[in-house]
Amino acid sequence: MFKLSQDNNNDTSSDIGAVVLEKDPEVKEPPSYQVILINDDYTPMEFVVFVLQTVFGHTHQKSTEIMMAVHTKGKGVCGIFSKEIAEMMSYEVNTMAKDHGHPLLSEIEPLTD
Ligand code: TYC
Repeated sequence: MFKLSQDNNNDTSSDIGAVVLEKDPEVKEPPSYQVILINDDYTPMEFVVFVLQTVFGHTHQKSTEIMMAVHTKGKGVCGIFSKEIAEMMSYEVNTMAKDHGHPLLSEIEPLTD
């Protein structure tokens, strides 16, 4: 919040009554969300790479790096977006996996700064 204060400590007769903003108005960026890919034991590696290329537009090399990071660490970030876009990307990943009979799952997580 911010407060308006009257410039009252000026005793000249030409006082035009200036208004001063004591604090800058807060201008906040909307929060960003990470799309997180989760490892499982059954989804073929090539399918994960295909999904990362198709949904997120990553190169084959970048997709392979992300897939291997998820495979070895359990989870990994595939991209950072607005909440609405992150929700769409995650839905796309999960739907593609289901349609192809794979247990691959993604989720979204707010980025705290
Ligand atoms: N662990 C899977 C396998 O060995 C590959 C895999 C990687 C699955 C990443 C899901 O998000 C995932 N076939």
